[in-house]
Amino acid sequence: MATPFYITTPIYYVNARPHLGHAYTTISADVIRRYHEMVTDETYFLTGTDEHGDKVMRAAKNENLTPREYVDKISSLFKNLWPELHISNDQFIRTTDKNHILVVKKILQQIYDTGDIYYSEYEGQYCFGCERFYTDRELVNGKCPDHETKPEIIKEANYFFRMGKYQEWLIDHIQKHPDFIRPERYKNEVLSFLKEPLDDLCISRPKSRITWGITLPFDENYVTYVWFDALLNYISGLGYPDGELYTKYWPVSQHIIAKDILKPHGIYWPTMLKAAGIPIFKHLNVHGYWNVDQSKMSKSLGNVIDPLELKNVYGLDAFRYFLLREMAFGLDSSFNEEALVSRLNSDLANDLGNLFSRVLAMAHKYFGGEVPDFDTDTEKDFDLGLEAHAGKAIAAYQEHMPQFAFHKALVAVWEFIGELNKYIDVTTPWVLAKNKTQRKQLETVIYNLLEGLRVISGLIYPVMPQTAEAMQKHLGIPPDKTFFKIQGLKKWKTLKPKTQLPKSISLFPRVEATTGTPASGPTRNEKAPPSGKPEITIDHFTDLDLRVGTITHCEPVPRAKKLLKLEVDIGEKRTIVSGIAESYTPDDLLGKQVIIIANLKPAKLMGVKSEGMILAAVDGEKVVVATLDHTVAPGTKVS
Ligand code: ME8
Repeated sequence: MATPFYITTPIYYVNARPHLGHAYTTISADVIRRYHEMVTDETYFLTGTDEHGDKVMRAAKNENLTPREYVDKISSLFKNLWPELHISNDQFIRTTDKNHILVVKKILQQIYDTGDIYYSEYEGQYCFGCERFYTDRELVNGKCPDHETKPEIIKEANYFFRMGKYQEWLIDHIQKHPDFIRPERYKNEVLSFLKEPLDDLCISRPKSRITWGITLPFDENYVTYVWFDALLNYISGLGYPDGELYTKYWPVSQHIIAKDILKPHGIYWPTMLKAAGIPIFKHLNVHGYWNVDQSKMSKSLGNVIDPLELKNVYGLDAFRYFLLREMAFGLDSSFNEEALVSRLNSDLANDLGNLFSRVLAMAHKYFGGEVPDFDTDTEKDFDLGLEAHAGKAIAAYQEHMPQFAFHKALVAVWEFIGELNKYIDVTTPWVLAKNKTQRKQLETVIYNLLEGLRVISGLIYPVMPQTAEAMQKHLGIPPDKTFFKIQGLKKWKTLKPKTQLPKSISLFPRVEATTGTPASGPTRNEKAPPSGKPEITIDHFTDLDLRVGTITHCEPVPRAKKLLKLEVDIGEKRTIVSGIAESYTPDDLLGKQVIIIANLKPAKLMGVKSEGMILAAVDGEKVVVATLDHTVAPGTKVS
């Protein structure tokens, strides 16, 4: 039976345009939602915008717009961005929505009636950026830690929520539910904050100062403090108190936020719910910051990165993959475009993209593009643990995904991709193809590889939905979303033999960074090379045409003790004579990928024309051929 799953993002302030930080949180919510759909959960995903308060009023004024005109304009930037990033939210809530306003008033009245909201005069240090009072303890060198500005002293009569009353209850709840706030470091942070006495929370702002907000139901002269208003979106969006969605999804609610808003979510929100007699949410999932040059990305620091720009340059799925793979959920990460390019080229273009195109190319070359049949007898010899590796990857994936450890889940998937690449190296289908008696073996090998790709396409679906669907199409699987269900992925050998496959496509073309210095560029102050050879410029180096080649045949050269004659596939066939016979036998080398200098002038060695040279380390008598970490397409350029 389907289990409900409810995920929310913060509702973003409309005083700034969406940036990479907002995109990360919202993509994470989308990924976890898609994952839960894969395990047959019924899901609901809420995001939206936070539109009241002083900040917004001031931003509107700066643009000569009324607050209403201004919030409509910026809110639509968020709303229109999400489909472009393949975010599949069910609802986009705005705190200016009528229903939300009704719910806020209802809850305020409810808590006021129980006596947990009271009126009092207060003088305190107020940060206009955060729209809240700060205690001395919370300030860093007398300044707001977020805005790095000195707060102003404000004396006002206001309404207060008896938050302090719920301190012991909250500590107890967190201790009894150790994964209520996760990862653990944030649970500890909240508990450490709760070691000090918890002040009551000022939940009103006088209209003499701010008018853009929800009027308190029990005093016309005040509007509601933005946080007390905004947090309630998580239940107003579900139709609290008696909406069907509320009944179904609130008991399983999970929030994602970054650490900047841990206190409102870890302390204000549960105590507000408790005071209103509403069950509290199930998990608060907290991630770190995307930083640029050690500083948090933010509008005020002027270092924001536009997600649309990256998506347009590198492709949506590559962008989504990078964000989720690069950041360990819970820790900070530094955004760097070169790191993005490097991940894209290594993980996507080389590991996954090449595997996919190689396997499909072989299916076309050897079987006319049909899924081959597999032979049960041969299977015993040619499974080589592949099915077990698939099972291991799925198990690790299922362990990490529900914990929001996306990076670990992706590592598990890429380990399996590595196994598939190794499987090609070990089974050498091109050698099997040469021998008619090994046809059955070849069928089984290609079948297993296609089957492995089927599993991969399912596992990458939450992060890269477009790529998953493209792979699915090229593996001849009918376009049906149930294909991505974990149960189906766990079954091995579900591809139908004789299915005709469309011609392969390139999933991820290799890319160059649009900014920054290429990683291979020369650096200043480089030491002289250890060989004592003259220093060269990058131009000398780029004159070399270095390519990856797969050794497809190898035999000794008669009467030459040191020489082997190799046939190397670099996208075309090359014969290379190499002096490595004392370190390698022909069998050692078959199927290996090596690096060759492809534009070396041909030379004759012992009567055999050699069309290139293999790179190797020469360690005394021993020669060690340079190989690659992962398999790539023959002919791939080395730079
Ligand atoms: O706080 N790295 O809205 P907000 C990672 N309206 N995530 C980041 C980020 C960064 N550098 N910058 C922003 C608000 N985020 C309130 C929320 S909820 C009831 C009210 C993401 O526009 C991250 O999710 O300042 C962070 O928590 C959120 O945007 C803050 O968004």
